[in-house]
Amino acid sequence: MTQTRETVETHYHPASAPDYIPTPMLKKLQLERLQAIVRRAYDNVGLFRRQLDERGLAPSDMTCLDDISRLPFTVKHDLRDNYPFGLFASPMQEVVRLHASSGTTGKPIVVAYSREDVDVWTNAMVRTLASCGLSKGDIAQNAYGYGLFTGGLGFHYGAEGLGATVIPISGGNTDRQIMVMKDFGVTAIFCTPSYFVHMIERAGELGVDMRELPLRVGVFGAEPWSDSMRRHIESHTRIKAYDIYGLSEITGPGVATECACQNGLHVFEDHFYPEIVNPETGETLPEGQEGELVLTTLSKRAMPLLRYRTRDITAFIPEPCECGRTLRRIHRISRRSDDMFIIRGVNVFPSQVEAALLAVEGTLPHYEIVLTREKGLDAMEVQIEVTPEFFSDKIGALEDLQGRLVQALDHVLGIRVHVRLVEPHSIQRSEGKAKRLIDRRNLV
Ligand code: DLL
Repeated sequence: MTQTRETVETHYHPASAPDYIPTPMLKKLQLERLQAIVRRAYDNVGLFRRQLDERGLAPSDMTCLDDISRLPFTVKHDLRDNYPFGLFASPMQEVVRLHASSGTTGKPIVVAYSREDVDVWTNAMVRTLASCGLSKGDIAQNAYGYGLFTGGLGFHYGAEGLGATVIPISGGNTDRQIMVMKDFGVTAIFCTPSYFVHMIERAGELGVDMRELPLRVGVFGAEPWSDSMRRHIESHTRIKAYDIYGLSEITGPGVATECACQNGLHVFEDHFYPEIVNPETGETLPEGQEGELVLTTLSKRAMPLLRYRTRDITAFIPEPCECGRTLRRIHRISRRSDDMFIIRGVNVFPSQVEAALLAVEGTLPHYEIVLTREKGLDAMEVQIEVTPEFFSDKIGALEDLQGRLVQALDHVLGIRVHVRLVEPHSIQRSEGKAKRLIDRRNLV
């Protein structure tokens, strides 16, 4: 859905001014910041100094923005190998905050913020929330987890910075979330999209109709979600559901956000320089082509990262946005280059499965993909919850639904997979990032 600038920019916040910076000015600013950050990384971080020296590169070689492609990539392993503080560019006396992101295995990765870094992050979050239509006067329920995860505090500082009223409820305890939402007159909710789907469901069970609450905006991120999930959320409530993207390594939430047009995410390019590369070769791709998002922090002091490989797959949207922002947009991130699995020789991404399932009427957005190994062969089963009406219907209707789901998956993936319809509530609900893939292949 697209709207014109007049209808969408109801509240302009002064912090949003850089969102509209003329492109030549932005490029000049980016180059100045790139030169400074490469210098800072080289002078203060052993890894970057070694990597640049190995390539015979000096910070002074950054003479234009295209020179960024001469810099080496940084990968998650570099953060693990330098655990916990090996990539800090500031002395500990200047580090005012640490966060950590738990990996799938082993030690977490640790990220550091100076006073200025917290201010830049807060500013990016104020711009994010303003872009999602929030303003002073909104009552915001922050159900992202507070703690080492960047979600809770990132949104907290942003919403306070905007002048909204923050309810720092954190994740979990869903019945209390719904009570607070109703009793405190909440107008904005922040949490993962999967957790909000759970809240809608629980509210229904408690006899609370979200359509009758003042709730009008949802800012959802930290995990992939789809347009069909957005339609599900928007049709069960009165809210406009916005996508927000970020990652701990770069700052946390607030790297990119949707605007009122809900058509791609504007990257805060004045602080985070984006590139899209071929995930296999690392080559920079032409504008519009899909590939891996690579980000360079342009203003980070305590822990700058050069050309960080996010593993997130997206593409730039070349056309300017109707909202008037000059910041480039990326498509919503539906998958990561490392969450692909191979079944009978076919590459499968969980997001393809979600798209196929949710397009079939009678299903709920609660599903799990279970991978097993039988006699040396990988097998995939998709378990999906069915609406209560469907479940109480005749066996014939269920069989028909199952057949349609197998067909829909076959159509998208090109292979026949096993589908199991399960009763409402049988799949565990998430209060943070949902775990959709259960891989039992190495257990046998
Ligand atoms: O998830 C930061 C965040 C908090 C973003 C709250 C948005 C809202 P990490 O835990 O380090 O940080 O996880 C980062 O999550 O590389 C993506 O793979 C995924 N991700 C984050 N936002 C989105 C999104 C936070 N909107 C990793 N769509 C990233 C798809 C997302 N994936």
